[in-house]
Amino acid sequence: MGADHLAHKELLWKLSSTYLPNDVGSLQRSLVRHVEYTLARRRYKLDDNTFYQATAHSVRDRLIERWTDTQQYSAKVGAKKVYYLSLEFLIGRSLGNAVSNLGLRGAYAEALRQIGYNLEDIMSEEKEPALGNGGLGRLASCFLDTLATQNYPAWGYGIRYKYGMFEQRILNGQQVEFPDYWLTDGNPWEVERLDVQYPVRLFGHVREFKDQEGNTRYAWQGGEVVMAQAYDTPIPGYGTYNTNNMRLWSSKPSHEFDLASFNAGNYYGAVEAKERCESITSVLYPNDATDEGKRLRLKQQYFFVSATLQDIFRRFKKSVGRTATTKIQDMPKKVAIQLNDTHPAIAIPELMRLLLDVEYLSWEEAWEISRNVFAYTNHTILPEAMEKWSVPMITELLPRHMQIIYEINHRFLLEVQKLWPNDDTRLSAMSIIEESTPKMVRMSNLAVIGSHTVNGVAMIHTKLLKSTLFPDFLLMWPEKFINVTNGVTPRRWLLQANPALSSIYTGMVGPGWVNDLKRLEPIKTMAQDALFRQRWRAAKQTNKNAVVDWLYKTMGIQVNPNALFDMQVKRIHEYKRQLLNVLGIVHRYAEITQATPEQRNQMVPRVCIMAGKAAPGYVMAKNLIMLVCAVSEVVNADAACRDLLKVIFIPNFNVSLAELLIPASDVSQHISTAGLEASGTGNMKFVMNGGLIVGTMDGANIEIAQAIGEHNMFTFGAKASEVAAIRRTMSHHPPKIDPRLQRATQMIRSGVFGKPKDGEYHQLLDAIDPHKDVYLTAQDFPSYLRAMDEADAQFQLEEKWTAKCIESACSMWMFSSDRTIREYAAKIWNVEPLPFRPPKHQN
Ligand code: GPW
Repeated sequence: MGADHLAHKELLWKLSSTYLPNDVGSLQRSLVRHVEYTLARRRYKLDDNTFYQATAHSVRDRLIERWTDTQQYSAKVGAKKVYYLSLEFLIGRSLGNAVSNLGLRGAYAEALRQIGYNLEDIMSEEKEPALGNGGLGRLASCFLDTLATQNYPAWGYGIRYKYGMFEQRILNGQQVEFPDYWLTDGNPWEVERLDVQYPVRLFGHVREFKDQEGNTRYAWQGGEVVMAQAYDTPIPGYGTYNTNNMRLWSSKPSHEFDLASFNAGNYYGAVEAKERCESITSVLYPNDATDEGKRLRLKQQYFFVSATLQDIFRRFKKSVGRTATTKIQDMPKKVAIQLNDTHPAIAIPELMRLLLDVEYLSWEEAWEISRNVFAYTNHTILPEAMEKWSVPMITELLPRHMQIIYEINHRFLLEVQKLWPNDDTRLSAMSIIEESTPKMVRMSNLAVIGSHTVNGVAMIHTKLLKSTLFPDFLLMWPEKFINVTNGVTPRRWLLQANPALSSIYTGMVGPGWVNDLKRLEPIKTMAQDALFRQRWRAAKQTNKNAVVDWLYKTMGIQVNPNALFDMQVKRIHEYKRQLLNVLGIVHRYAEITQATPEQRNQMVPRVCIMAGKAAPGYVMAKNLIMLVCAVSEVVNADAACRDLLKVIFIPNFNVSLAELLIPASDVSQHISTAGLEASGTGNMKFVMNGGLIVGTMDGANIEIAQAIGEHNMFTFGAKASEVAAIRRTMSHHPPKIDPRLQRATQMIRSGVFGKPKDGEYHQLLDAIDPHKDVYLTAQDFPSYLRAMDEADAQFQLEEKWTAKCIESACSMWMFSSDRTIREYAAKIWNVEPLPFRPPKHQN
């Protein structure tokens, strides 16, 4: 028996330790095998989509080898792991990213070419998963790419929404939302882990009892139990064997649940209840930086957090079992949990519940562990984004958590009272509970109190966070608050999105820049080289031509490829001030129509591209889209504009579209009211791709200006430090309206762009009345025009312009997420890279 067993093990080991070959012939055999056996299709006359599926499966096989090896290794070593908890991951397409990170792009391209397929076409068959809204979700995905690339043992945890971010279509000049059922063709990148399921309780009640030592204990019982089902997606690093995991949860009914209802003889009721379970992870809430306070959203948050913590706990306890020296108190030595905004902050009372009610630790012990495990990233100081849940709602859904939150708050307020006796104002400001009707739980206060570190996402944001959002907490815990400026992954946003520029870089400094952006710095001096500038311009032109072709093919719009390409592509929000952009466009239109032919000859031709989604319930944002579309129709049809001005609203902005557009911009706009955009990450992508910025002194714009030199950015507008005073003054001393703004608003109001029946344009323009111009749109208009004029003037000095672009793009290393993640690792997580050396060299 014993000998048999050993022989079996040895054979099994031998069989599973052979790796897939990656030569072109083997890849072809792998493709055909998947067509025939995975997809069960005939071997001839296959469309691109079938071949996309087959290619994805073939690549996935190769990812899985690295993935299982990496996970096994980090478990064996018992390394500390980072868990990035986020309700959003804006992943984008996977195929291109995977083949490039695996170093197999060339081999797959050749394998496909020889059998009559084109890798680029195959890649465009992929439907992108859009499990996020905007910047916050995309940041999470950039972080996962970097964590893998830098060999950190790290997992992302999130929700596998059935319906991702809605598809935006423009019908009759208005946004219409269509459900995004992204799983229609299946998802070859995920593995359903039927062996990884956890029960998640909702509702019910709390029972109090005494344990054997006579301590009062609590048990949460009854209610409904839903199952969380794990789906895993491998996250490959670039140029490394390490492959991390993104685990997304899907809700499904539990068996107990069925039985109870069936026994009661309520067949239809049982089916309905099942449907309700599945609805928890049905749809991504499409609100960016606003809190809707919907009950289903709280269910999503808790469901996701509960499953995640059970999973982390199980893995940690397994490692405790492995090394007899580790105790539960050592959890912070093995586990770092990063909360991506307050969306997963219910994890704090949930971990407390596990430690108190399941592990039977004392409050003090449990709190010590919990606080050393969690860290919280804040992404906004906008009041409308601050998450608050009503006490009655939490009490109904999560009765035990409500108790724990009260206890956390009670103990915390005692500390506050010790520090500041008889200071009720401070007490009520710092309390987790807002004393309104109904009472509300402030998730940001809970997150600050329950974390060891709180970080903002750009220098100015962190400063404002400390001074306006959490000033009292800062006094109490000055060392708790730090800044970690955002970054973006050069793999997706340069190497993949911009092959033309990438090959220039690789030609100059070798391929090492892809995971060490600092290596581009020496290229700055090439800004003085006329031949190099010419090559640079050629790359930009290639990218612009790609957009020109795309616009013609998909929208039937012809644009001048030599025009200045001006882009503002991001979520539609009043604070981001797309309205300022539109007013600028209307002004430009007025100037063109009133100019003489000689004057027109002097003007710089522009293609103004705008894109972005509005939250379905955000009236002002939808009105804005309406106005852009109307302006676009009039301007593009006006013969006076011809090659001088085109205005285009591109529907359904997403990651793939961003990859097409960003490399083609000459100028991009990041023009939020100063102090309101926490960081912005689009700004970084545009400059890395050789575009210049028109922007306010806000978010990461400020740090970008420092890095590339202020002379390379077109800045304008009130500073954050001036905004409050300007707002105060305007109600009694409204500033005089700039005549050019007067003319632009007059054109809109008078119906040059049509007169929508519900007065949508008036609503937009009333909000910038100089008495109550909350976002300082009228206020900043003159300096905005000055910045735009300056951009026009500079654009005509072609050689100087190119030099600016080169200098800027090659100074952007600090905005690589590689730098960002190194800071998180050192200042917050205390984790080290753990490179895994493959048993046999690949390729
Ligand atoms: F409100 N951000 C976002 F702070 O995209 F939670 N969605 C959100 O819900 C929030 C923030 C939240 C963005 C910020 O607006 C942007 O400035 C920042 O660059 C990005 O998060 C990543 O930090």
